[in-house]
Amino acid sequence: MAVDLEQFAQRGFVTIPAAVDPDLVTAWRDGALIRLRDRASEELKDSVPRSEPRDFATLDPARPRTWKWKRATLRGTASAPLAKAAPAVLDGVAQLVGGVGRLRHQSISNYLIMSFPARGVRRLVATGEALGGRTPGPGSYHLDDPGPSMGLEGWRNAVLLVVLFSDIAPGGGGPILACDSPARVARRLALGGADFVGDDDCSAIVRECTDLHEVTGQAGDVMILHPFLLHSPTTNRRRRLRVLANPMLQVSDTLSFAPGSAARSPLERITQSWVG
Ligand SMILES: O=C(O)CCC(=O)C(=O)O
Repeated sequence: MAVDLEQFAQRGFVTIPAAVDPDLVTAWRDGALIRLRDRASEELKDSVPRSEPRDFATLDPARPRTWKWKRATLRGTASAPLAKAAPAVLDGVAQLVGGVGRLRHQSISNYLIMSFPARGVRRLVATGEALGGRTPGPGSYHLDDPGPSMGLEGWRNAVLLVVLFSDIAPGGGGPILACDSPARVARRLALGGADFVGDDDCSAIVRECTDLHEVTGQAGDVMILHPFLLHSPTTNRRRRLRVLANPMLQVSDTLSFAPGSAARSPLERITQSWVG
C-alpha cells in the first residue's frame, strides 16, 4: 500500500492499519507488565511517579488495583526486523525516505511506553466519548530527540513511528499530534537559532496550531510521523492499559531539508516545500 503523500504533506503523518504481526503485538504487550514486575531492575527506564525497581514487585498484571503508576517505560531488550514484523511500514518509510537502503536501522524493539488508567479523574466509559476539552497544555508538547540542531541542516531523524500494542479508544491515553506543527517547526528551524530541546519554541508553535489529532486505533496500527511533528502525552481516562512504542528511524546520511539542497526523497521535498 503506497503512502498517501498528500496527507503526509498536509498533516505530517499517515496511518498504516493492522501493520504489525499480531503474534508479536500480543507477545510484547502481554509480556510488558510481567517484565515490569519481574525485571524492573534491569528493564525499567523510568516511571511516573518515579519508583524503585522493587516497588513493582507487588504489581499484579491481572489486578488493575495494584497498578499504582501513571506511566512506565521499559527499555528495549528484543527487536524484530520491520521486513518481517511490519513489512507495510518498511515499504511506507522507504517510499518517504527514498529507498530502504538509506535507513540506518530497519527494526522495531520492545521499548514500550505504558500509560496506566489514571486515578482520581472522571473515567470515560461510553465508547464514543472523546477527549473533549481536556487537551494537554502547550508545555507538554515536544519533538523526540531534537538533538542540538538549531537549523534545517544535519538532520538524520527521518520518521517517528507510533506503534500501537493495545487498542486505544478516545480518552484512552493516545498522544495528541499537532498536525499543523511540522511546517511551522520547519520554518522556525529555517530562521536558525531554534531550540527544540527547551520548551519555548515548542510552546510558541503549539499555541498557533489548530489541527490537534488524538491518536486512537487498534493494536497493530502504526502511524508514521514527520520528525518535526510536535506531540504530547495525555491522561489515560479508560480502564485499559495503554501500550505503545515510538521509535525514531534515521537515515545513515543527512536529510536535505533546507530549500535549495539536493532532495532525494518525498520527505525532503515536502519539508522543503513547507519552507518555500
Ligand atoms: O506515551 C505517549 O503517549 C507519548 C510518548 C512520547 O511522546 C515520548 O515518549 O516522547
